[in-house]
Amino acid sequence: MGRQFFVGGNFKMNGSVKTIKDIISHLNSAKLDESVEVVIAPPALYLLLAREHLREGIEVAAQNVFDKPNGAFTGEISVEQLKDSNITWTLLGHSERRVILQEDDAFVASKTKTALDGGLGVILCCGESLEQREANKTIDVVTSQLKAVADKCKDWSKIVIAYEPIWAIGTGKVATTEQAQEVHAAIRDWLKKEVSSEAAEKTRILYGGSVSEKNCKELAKQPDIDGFLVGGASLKPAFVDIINANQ
Ligand code: G2H
Repeated sequence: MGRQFFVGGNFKMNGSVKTIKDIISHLNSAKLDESVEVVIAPPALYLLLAREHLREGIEVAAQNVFDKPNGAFTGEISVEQLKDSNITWTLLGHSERRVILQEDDAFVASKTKTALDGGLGVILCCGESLEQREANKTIDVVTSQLKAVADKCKDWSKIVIAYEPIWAIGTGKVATTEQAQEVHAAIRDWLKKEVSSEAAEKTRILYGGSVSEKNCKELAKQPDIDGFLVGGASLKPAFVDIINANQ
């Protein structure tokens, strides 16, 4: 069976009670391709609001989770708390957290293990900077980010990988279909060698970085692109067109 197309909406630190309710009501009434798995990731403050208003069949993701059980960790949210609130996914390793908040590969891997052990799905982000791409280090960077996770997690059935070249994030500068497909294929090869043939065959690899209703259709045609992680455009009505990219 083919891999189910997956579209995630990463709201980042955007939105208010009103705008998030508006986005949700638009999603609830839209005609969405039923074969697509859709997950939205609002800021932590609005997770419960989103879960309460969103229709069944669309899941909610946190943008982050901590790698410790409930306790004295000011400002953090646990896997147990997400599950208690019916939040079934989390993003991890987004470049904005890696770069701005200095999260390293080991911390991302530790959080991924805690999330998976607790039963959450993980949208695991990876991607290179412009400098790394120009130095021909893209595949090395991406695979070493993934290897840190593979060293700790053997079961990849609840991991969705999001390849997001940093130079394409929020810049309007999308990777070409060839550039994206090349890295996605390399990630799949790496999964085959370092995790298992089954993981290579079944793991969804999303593209993220300035995805829009204009570029999504071409990207979606690539054999190793199994969906998108969408930032800016997930806040707009055009998110529905991206979900329906295969139609
Ligand atoms: C990449 C992406 C979503 P945008 O960060 O994770 O954001 O689509 O705004 O580039």
